[in-house]
Amino acid sequence: MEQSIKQENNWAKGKIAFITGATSGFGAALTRRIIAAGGKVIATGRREERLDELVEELGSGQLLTRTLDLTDTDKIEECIKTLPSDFADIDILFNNAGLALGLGGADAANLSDWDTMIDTNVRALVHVTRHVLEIMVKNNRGDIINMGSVAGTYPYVGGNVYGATKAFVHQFSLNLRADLLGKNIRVTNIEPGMCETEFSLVRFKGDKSAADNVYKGMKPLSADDIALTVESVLKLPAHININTLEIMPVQQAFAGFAVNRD
Ligand code: NDP
Ligand code: 8X3
Repeated sequence: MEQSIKQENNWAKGKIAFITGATSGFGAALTRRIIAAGGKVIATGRREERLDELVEELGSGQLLTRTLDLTDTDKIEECIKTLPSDFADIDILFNNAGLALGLGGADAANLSDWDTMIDTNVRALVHVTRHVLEIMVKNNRGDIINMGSVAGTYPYVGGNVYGATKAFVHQFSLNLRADLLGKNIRVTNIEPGMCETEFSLVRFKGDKSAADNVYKGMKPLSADDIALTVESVLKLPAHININTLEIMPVQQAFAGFAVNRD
């Protein structure tokens, strides 16, 4: 019994994870879990000071940080192709970085917000995947965890382009499974509902009271709830692939159809 618990705590030993959006929320939480479990992490994000704080907290033995703006696709390729040899053989890709900007109607939306969501949630995600796949296919192993959302399945007012980017991630994940059959690479799309991270602060462009209101009077998921979920998926026996995993707080559910009456 003791031995199996010890193995559990070392589940990431020998694994190298590439994490996008490690400066906050789910990415930072999974970085902590993988390092605690003996694995190595390449942590990326735009905010260099946050990456420095991670190194201060977790040390640099198992952690390599790279300041990376994913909207610059040339920089994505450069980052992955110039990894030092002891971090180059990526086993786990956590395609997590992403954002929602605004919650307004489509007829009044800011086009540059739409472009940023598409460039980050879709374009960057496929570029990262394409480059990391070269490594995984060469090594005949890998785990790709994509961050989808309930917003990719269930429409809501103001979800317009954000939800559409997550619907893309859902279908891209399934299509990856089809293409990668026989290559020993697992692909999972995690689709959460409300989680309290910096997500709403970003959506409402720094308006803290609007962000706090989203989670007022209910218990949302936490960043570590999602990291724990990802850990559970990664720890499953190697022959099991979870295609899609939808997860919500108990205090969140669905609304009905809307009807415009005369
Ligand atoms: P956070 O805002 O806390 O984290 C988002 C991360 O994405 C940050 O580390 C940020 O880093 C990074 N990021 C954003 N834009 C870029 C960019 N251009 N280049 C590099 N990194 C970038 O949000 P969450 O942790 O909640 O969100 C993580 C993912 O989960 C997102 O894809 C989100 O859509 C999804 N999600 C979130 C839910 C929620 O309710 N919180 C629910 C369902 C899905 P930096 O700013 O330093 O660049
Ligand atoms: C984030 C969850 O419901 O705010 O993807 O769109 S939601």
